Parts: sequence; C-alpha cells; structure tokens
Amino acid sequence: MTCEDKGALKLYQTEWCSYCVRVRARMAELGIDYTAINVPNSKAERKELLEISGQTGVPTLVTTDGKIIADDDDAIIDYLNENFDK
Ligand SMILES: N[C@@H](CCC(=O)N[C@@H](CS)C(=O)NCC(=O)O)C(=O)O
Repeated sequence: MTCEDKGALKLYQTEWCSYCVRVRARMAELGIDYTAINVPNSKAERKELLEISGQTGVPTLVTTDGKIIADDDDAIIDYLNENFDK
C-alpha cells in the first residue's frame, strides 16, 4: 500500500491489451498497490466484469470508493494522477 492507504484498487485487464499496459505502467510509476484481475480473452466469458460494470471492455478500474471507470485508459490514468500523484 502507499503511505496514504486509500484501500484496494481493482483493475480488470489483460496482459496483452496495450491500454492495460499503459494503466499498469502508471500504477507502477506511482507505486500504487492494486489487485489485477485478468479477464478471459473471449468477451463472452467476461461475466464478472459484465456484472460489475455492465460492459466487457478493459481496462476497467474499480476505485477505492467503489466507482467504476470502464474501458477508458485516459480516464483511469486521470483518476490515478488526481488521487495518487502527491
Ligand atoms: N477506449 C478504450 C479502449 C480499450 C480497448 O479497446 N480494450 C479492448 C482490449 S485491448 C477491449 O477490451 N475491447 C472491448 C471488448 O473486448 O469488449 C480505452 O481507452 O482504454
């Protein structure tokens, strides 16, 4: 966890998705601890992601206060910068 523990972030992602790579790189730069959930390659099998966010795109972030930022690397990185870049 970071010095200011804001709780656990959850990132729904794949290892191969370049948008996810970008989000993970920013997480690493900021030293953020998070849980990565690797979704299935097949969109039809991304049931958990569909249930929590109503869509199947990655990267999707569940924030510390339960907000969902779905399928948008720029929006996720903006959130990280605003909340973790001290
Ligand atoms: N606009 C999205 C694009 C992300 C994207 O295209 N993700 C792909 C995997 S690389 C995906 O999950 N597409 C939707 C889907 O498979 O349902 C972003 O900015 O992050």
